[in-house]
Amino acid sequence: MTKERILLKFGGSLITKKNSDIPKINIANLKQIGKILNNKKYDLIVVHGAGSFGHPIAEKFKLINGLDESPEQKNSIKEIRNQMKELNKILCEIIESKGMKTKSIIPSESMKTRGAKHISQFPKEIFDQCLFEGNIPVTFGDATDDEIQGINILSGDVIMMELARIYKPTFSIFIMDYPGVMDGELNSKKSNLIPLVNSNMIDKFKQKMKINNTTDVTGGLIGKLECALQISRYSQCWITDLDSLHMALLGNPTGSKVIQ
Ligand code: IP8
Repeated sequence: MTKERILLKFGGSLITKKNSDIPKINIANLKQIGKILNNKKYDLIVVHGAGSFGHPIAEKFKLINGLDESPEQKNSIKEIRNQMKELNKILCEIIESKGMKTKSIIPSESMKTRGAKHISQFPKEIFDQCLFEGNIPVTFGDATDDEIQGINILSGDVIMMELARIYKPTFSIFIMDYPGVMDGELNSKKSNLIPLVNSNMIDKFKQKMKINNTTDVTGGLIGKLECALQISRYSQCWITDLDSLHMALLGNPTGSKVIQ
């Protein structure tokens, strides 16, 4: 009998030092993940973000806007792909060191996109095989070949959407460096966790960001919430932090639940 599944995304800001200009891992958090993940109740599918691996170069060479044919941009694509493979290898090694078997599924080699939010080629059979063998598929946000603009930055959040649609896991959980969606500044003591987030709230957040003209800085959270809202059609969807991972893996997630 197949076990129930949990789809997990480790945010780039959790597993790397996100404010670094050069790729830097957050070793303490990575080790912690390895320890907690050693769980047998659910089958796991793991996605991770980029943080300081990928994001600084993607921004500098404007990969989100597509190919500009410059040699500098061409090199930057290679560089990002290498950095992301390196980060993926580090995470997989940490998970394997705890006795679990992983399989890296590398988007730049196996996926294609049609714009930022649409995956046009997806290696479902590789995920199927990996799950059938009882291993943990580990994939990540990456620079993918794009059918419209040549190149694209495919966020791990969009991959989460695709995986939730295909596998309908019991839980889909974004593990971030904050405990959930907050009603104020992330690190402010006055800020409170919002336990339930729905589409009306997401629309309100968007409006607020437009008024404050902070789209660039916080666009990440809105993008994530939009993906989470789609995911909530197929699976219980949560946004939470590493402290809650252990309980989540026992079937008791906490944090912010995203609902229709
Ligand atoms: O951190 C971004 O993935 P995300 C991927 O999951 C790159 O949004 C290469 C910047």
